[in-house]
Amino acid sequence: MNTRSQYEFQHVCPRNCFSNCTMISRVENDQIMTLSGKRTHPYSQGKLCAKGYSYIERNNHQERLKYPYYQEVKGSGRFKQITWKKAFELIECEMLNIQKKHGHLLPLAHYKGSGNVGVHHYVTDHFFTSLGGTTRIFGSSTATTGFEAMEYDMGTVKMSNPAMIKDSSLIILWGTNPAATNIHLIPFIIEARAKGGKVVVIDPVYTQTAELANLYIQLRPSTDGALATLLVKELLKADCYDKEFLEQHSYGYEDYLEAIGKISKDDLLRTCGMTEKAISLLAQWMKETKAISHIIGMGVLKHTNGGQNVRGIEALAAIHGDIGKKGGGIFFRRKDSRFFQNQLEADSKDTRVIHLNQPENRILPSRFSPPIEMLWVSGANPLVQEAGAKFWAEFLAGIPFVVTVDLFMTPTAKMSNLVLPTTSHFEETDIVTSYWHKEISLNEKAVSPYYESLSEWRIMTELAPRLRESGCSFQIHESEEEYLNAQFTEAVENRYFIKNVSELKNKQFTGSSDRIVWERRKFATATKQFHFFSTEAEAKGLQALPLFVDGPSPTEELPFWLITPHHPYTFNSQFHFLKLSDSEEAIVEIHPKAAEKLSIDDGEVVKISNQQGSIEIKIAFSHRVPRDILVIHQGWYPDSDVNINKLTPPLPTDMGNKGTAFYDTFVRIEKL
Ligand SMILES: Nc1nc2c(c(=O)[nH]1)N[C@H]1C(S)=C(S)[C@@H](COP(=O)(O)OP(=O)(O)OC[C@H]3O[C@@H](n4cnc5c(=O)[nH]c(N)nc54)[C@H](O)[C@@H]3O)O[C@H]1N2
Ligand SMILES: Nc1nc2c(c(=O)[nH]1)N[C@H]1C(S)=C(S)[C@@H](COP(=O)(O)OP(=O)(O)OC[C@H]3O[C@@H](n4cnc5c(=O)[nH]c(N)nc54)[C@H](O)[C@@H]3O)O[C@H]1N2
Ligand code: SF4
Ligand SMILES: [Mo]
Repeated sequence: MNTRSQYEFQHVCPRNCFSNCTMISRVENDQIMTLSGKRTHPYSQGKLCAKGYSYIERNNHQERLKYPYYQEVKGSGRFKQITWKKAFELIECEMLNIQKKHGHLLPLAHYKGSGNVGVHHYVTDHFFTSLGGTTRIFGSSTATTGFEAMEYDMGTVKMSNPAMIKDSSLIILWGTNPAATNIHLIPFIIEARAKGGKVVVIDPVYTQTAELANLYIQLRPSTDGALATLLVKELLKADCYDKEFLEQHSYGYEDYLEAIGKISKDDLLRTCGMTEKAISLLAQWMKETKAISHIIGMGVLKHTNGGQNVRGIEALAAIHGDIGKKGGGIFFRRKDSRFFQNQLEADSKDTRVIHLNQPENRILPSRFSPPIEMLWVSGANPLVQEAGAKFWAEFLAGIPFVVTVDLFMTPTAKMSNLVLPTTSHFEETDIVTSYWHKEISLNEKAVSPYYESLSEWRIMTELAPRLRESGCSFQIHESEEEYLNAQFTEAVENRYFIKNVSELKNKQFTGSSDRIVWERRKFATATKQFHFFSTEAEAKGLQALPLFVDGPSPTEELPFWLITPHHPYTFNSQFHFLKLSDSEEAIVEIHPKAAEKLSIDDGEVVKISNQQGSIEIKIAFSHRVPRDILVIHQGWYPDSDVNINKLTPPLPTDMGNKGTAFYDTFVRIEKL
C-alpha cells in the first residue's frame, strides 16, 4: 500500500552512476521543499551523495536554460530567444532539406551521451531509428573495453550483487576510487573490514579510498596486468592455486602457465615500478584467503592496454579460484542493464555508425560520404568530455546545423545553432535501471517543467508529425507514462514480474537475488570453460593469452603522465557550477619534489602542454601523486578556460571499439 502523502514523490537519480539512488521529494505549491534518500533502497539505503543533496539547488539554478535559443553563427554567442514553434520549424526545415537534397537522411546524425541514463531518454535513439537510415555518432564509452575482455574469458559479462562484498575476507580494488565515485559501496567495504576482512587499493594515486585500506599499492599506470602476473607467479611458487578450477573449468591454462614461467619476476617488478617488498604482504594475504573479491574500475581500462590488463586480473582470479565463490568474484559492471524496447532498438538496419574516438574517423564532417550536415546532441558535452577538444570544436564548427538538448548552456551548447531546454528528473516520468545493482525504480514527475523546458519525449512527440513526409514512423503516445508502458518487454517481465509503469509504482524494488554468478562454473564461452586461451581474441589480432602488453610511457620531452579521474563533488561535466568542490578553480596536483626541480611554487599558474594543445592552470602541491604523475580532475570548469581534454589524444583502448585511453596522456610543464 502506498502510505505516502499526496505531496511526496519518488525519484531516481539518473546519472551514469553505480548507485542510481532512489529519493523522495516533498512538494508544496509546485516547488520541491525537501529531498531525502529513500531508506528502503537495498543498495543506496537512504543516503545520497553531495550532488544528490544539491538537486533542489540545481533544479532552480539561475543558469538553467529557460527557453529555446538560436544563433546563426556557432560560437558567436549571439543567441536569440525563440519560441518552440520556431525551433520546431527550423528543425523540420533542415531535415526536409537534407531529405530533398540527398534523397535520404544519412547526413543527419545524432550523438547521445551519458548525461541521463533513464529509459525515457532513449527516446532520442528511438526517434532517430524511426526515421530509417540516419547516422549515429559514438564517442567514447570505456566500459566496452572491459566488456570485451570479459567476453574473451567468460563468454559474457555478469556480476553478483555488489552488496555481497560485505562477506569478503579480502577485497582488492584495482583502479577505482569508490570513496569518490561509488560511495554506497563504502559501507559494504567497511562491514567486511569490521568482520576481519582486508582491503587493498591498487592505484598510482593515493586516493580517498586508499585512506580506508589496510594496504595501499602504488603501481605505475597501465601495469595492472603485470602486477597480476607477478601475483600469479607467487601463488604458483607456493603451490597455492585452484587446481580443480584449472583442470575442470578452464581452457588453455597450460599455455598460460608456460608463458608466464618465461617472464622474469624482476622484469615485472620493474614494469610495475615496485620492489618485491611492496607485493609480498598482498601475496601472503592471498595465500591465506579462500576467495577474493576483485573490484575493477575505470582506471585499469583507460589505457591502450586496458582490456588486456583486465584479462590479466581475471587470470589471477581464475588461478586463485575466486570466480563463482561466496565472498569472491569479479565486480566490474553488468552489461545487461538495458532491456526496454527503446533501449534495444537503438539502431535501424540502415543506420550509419561512426566511432569518432577512432583516429581514422577524426575527419571533418564534410569529408564523410555522405557528409554530416546536421547533428543532434543529447545528454552530452563532447567539447569538454571527449578526447581531443580541438578536434571536437572543429568538428562541431564544420556541421551546418547543430542542435543541443540540455539543461545548461555548456561549451557544447555554445557551439550549437539551436539550444533546447529540457526537463530535470523532477519534471518528467522515467524508469531507471542500473549497471551495478539490480534494482529498477520509477521516477515520478513532481513539479512543472522549469520555464519552457520540455521533456525529451515531448520534444520528439512534437517533432514526429512534422516529419511524416520523410518517413518518420515514431509512434505518438498520450503521455510519458504511456510511452514508457510501450517499452516494456518480455525481458522486463521475466526479471521483475511487471508489465507496466503502474505495476512498478507499487513494486519499486525488485529482483535483487543473492545468487553468486558463475557458481556452477559453466561459462558462456564455446567450451563452457574459462578461457585463458582465446581464439576470438587472437582472431582480432590481440594476444590469445592474458599476458601483459606494455603501453606508452612518459618520455624526455613529455615527462609526466596526466591522470584525469572523476571528482567526488562533480559528475563528469555536471555540478561544477554548484561550487561543491574544494577546488573551485581547476588545479593540477604535483608532487612538491617534482615541482622543486622545475622551480615551480605552490599556487603558481603554469602552462601544461603536449602535441595536442596547452592549458594554463594553477599548481597545487600534493603528496598523493608520485613524482612523474599529474592529476587534474576531469569535468567542466566554467569559471576558467581549462579544458583538460585539450590535452588528451584520441588514443583508442585495445578492446571495445568505443574505448578511449584517457589516462595515457603525457605532458610537460612550463613556467609562464
Ligand atoms: N562523484 C562522481 N562519481 C562518479 C562519476 C563522477 O564523475 N563523479 N562518474 C561516474 C562514471 S561515468 C564512471 S565511468 C565512474 C568512474 O569511477 P572509477 O572506476 O573510480 O574510475 P576513475 O575515476 O576513472 O579512476 C579511478 C582511479 O584509477 C586510477 N588509475 C589510473 N590509471 C590507473 C592504472 O593504470 N591502474 C590502476 N590500478 N589505477 C589507475 C586513478 O588514479 C583513479 O584514482 O564513476 C562514476 N561515478
Ligand atoms: N579526461 C577525461 N575525460 C573523460 C573521462 C575521464 O576520466 N577523463 N571520463 C569519461 C567518462 S567515463 C564518461 S562516462 C564521459 C561522460 O561525459 P558525458 O557523457 O558528456 O556526460 P556528462 O558530462 O555527465 O553529461 C553531459 C551533459 O548531459 C546533460 N544532461 C543531464 N541530464 C540531461 C537530460 O535529461 N537530457 C539531456 N538532453 N541532457 C542532460 C548535462 O547537463 C551535461 O551537459 O566523460 C569521459 N571523459
Ligand atoms: S550521483 Fe550517484 S550517489 Fe549521487 S545521488 Fe546520484 S546516484 Fe546517488
Ligand atoms: Mo563513465
